[in-house]
Amino acid sequence: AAEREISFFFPTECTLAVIKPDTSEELREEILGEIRAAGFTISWQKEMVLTREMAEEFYKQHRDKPFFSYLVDYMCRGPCTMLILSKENAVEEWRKMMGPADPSKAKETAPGSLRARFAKDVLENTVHGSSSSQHAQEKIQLLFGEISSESQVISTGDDDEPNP
Ligand code: IDP
Repeated sequence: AAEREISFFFPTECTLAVIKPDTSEELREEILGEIRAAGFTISWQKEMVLTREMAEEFYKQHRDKPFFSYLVDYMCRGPCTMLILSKENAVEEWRKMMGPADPSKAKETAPGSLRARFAKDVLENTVHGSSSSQHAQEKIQLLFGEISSESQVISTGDDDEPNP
């Protein structure tokens, strides 16, 4: 397939957030509500089931870790909610809201965080967030490369236009 170049412009910092497949629909809605209440703009939202290839590419930096195959299985198990979040300091703010990967650690150091409250264990930990702007751009390009033809922009309520 031909390589596609896709570039983005965001007026404020943005990050890629993922609500992982261990969440119920109810929990997803709750997390989306908390994201909005925390002042993030949801610039883009899409539910998708990752293929193994995409999950492997998405987490390629963990390729050599002993938990890699479990991580890929988990990420492909059901639909992920992919979100582009914008806000000042979005990368750091979203990482803070998630808490550390291991919920037992999260309960100690960040009891109000999403992972402290909702993660099952260090693998099934409910949410993902990019660790830098550059990582966010890379993963967004990966996801857009796969699904750009059917991508969906969700109105964020930041403009005066009524929803269609
Ligand atoms: P992060 O999600 O907070 O960035 P990373 O260390 O980058 O944490 O790990 C990526 C994902 O891999 C975690 O969110 C979790 O799902 C999984 N993971 C990390 N460490 C372990 C582990 O020790 N055992 C099983 N799964 C793990």
